[in-house]
Amino acid sequence: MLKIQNYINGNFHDPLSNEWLDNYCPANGEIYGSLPNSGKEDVDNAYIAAQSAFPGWSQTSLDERSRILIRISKGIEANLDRFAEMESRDNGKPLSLAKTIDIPRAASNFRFFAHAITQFSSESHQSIGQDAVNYTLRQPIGVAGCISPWNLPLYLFTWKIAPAIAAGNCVVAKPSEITPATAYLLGDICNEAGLPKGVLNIVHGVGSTTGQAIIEHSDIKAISFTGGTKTGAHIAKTAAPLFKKLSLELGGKNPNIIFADCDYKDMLETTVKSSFANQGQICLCGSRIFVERTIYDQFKTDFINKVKHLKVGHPSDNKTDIGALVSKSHLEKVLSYIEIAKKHHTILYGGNKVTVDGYENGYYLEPTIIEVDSNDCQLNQEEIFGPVVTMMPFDTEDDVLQMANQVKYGLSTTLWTNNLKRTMRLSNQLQAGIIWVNTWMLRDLRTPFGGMKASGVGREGGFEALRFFTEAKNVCIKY
Ligand code: TXE
Repeated sequence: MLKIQNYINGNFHDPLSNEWLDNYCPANGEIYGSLPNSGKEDVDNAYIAAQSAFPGWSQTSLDERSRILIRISKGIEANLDRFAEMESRDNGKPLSLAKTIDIPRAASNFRFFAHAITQFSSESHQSIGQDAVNYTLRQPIGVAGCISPWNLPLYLFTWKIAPAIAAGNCVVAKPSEITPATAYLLGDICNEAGLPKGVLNIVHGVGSTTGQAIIEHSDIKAISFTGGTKTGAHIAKTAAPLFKKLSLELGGKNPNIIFADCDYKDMLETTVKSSFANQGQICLCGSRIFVERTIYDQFKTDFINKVKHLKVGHPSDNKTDIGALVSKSHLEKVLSYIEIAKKHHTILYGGNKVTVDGYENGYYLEPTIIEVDSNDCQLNQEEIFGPVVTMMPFDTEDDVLQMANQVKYGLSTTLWTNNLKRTMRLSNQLQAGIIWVNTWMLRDLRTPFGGMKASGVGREGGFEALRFFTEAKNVCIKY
């Protein structure tokens, strides 16, 4: 049994209350370990450690910070197999995915911000005619809170922690209680890399106790959160009166818009991925597929044929394309949408739970394609966050633009077309923080990442993240 502990001031601790949560393996539905359900006192201790480390860490040279972050990155890479196995067991995602995407990206996050901090600069403004010069200091905020979800556990956890500490802050972080294991492993890596004690503190537990204690803490000055839109709203309501800086990365209900003039083969292959990668549990998945009517029937046939070949199976089987959903309750949530589809729409493929031999209690579901006849329906308006996509035809650019934007979310859009003018027109008008044209999930870590509308507030990535984790101070000198 894996016993996860809090990582505070460089050491591992049980929760003071001695309250523990069960950790489930989604692939077989069994409990395989426990984790702390930390209380306010544990968060206070993490804060005290972070606050004590702050004066030293914030004065550490950029060169030294950068070296330590690179050592953390190398430590993750050196333990790739161990991290990947842990991630796959905790989350249900195919081991191959954890090995090629999740864990390498976690290492890249540290490497990227190790370099970025050495290139980060601030502005200066010469006030001509007033004999003055203004320059901006970009100073670390102090102690930042980083709260992450279960879908890309170490990947998203480190996407917050790396820029926070690179910028000179100390951190109190909480991974999702559903997938705490790789965050636990990170503690040892940080110690081995020589990260000073208290710079990073990791407390485990459920959102309503541990998470709540972080967002309510009067001296934690910034919260970087990725998770559900409802939780994001609650965090904003709690943190705003305390004047915390907030970065909220929330849900999505992203359109995948396919025009007849696209590169069909490329589109088809990528659409299978953008629909079902990570069991459809990525906020960037294209869960609403809109296809130009002239190729709709052809697409329908070809898409179903491709999806039929996806193998649902145990995450450690290297032939598996689709692993287990993250939890029993999440599987039930996704199934509840399939019940709606049975009553009101046409299920073109899938829709059933899958029993994997030897792992009968695992949370497996077929990739599911649902045909809808209107964008107003619940299935097109609510985030399902599973291996479920809807599809429907459209006739004109104006129609599809209207449907793409007619949703409360605004995270990403995928656009398939070779028409340059249309690309420019639509990219200007689509309400989304990220527009992918003829590709999906192509990421450059320097770009601003985040959503509009109910998909969030603020941007992560590159210098945007370093700006978020610093306070701008203007100094005006008259000469
Ligand atoms: O997320 P939560 P859940 C969406 C997806 C999913 C839904 C709910 O639709 O079905 O959100 O998922 C912590 N104070 N996404 O319930 O609860 C929590 O412990 C402070 C989209 O799992 O938002 C966890 O660490 N923290 C998403 C983190 O918030 C609190 C990825 C996210 O959990 C808290 C995951 C509180 N009061 C789900 N309550 C994406 N954008 O990628 C919870 N938490």
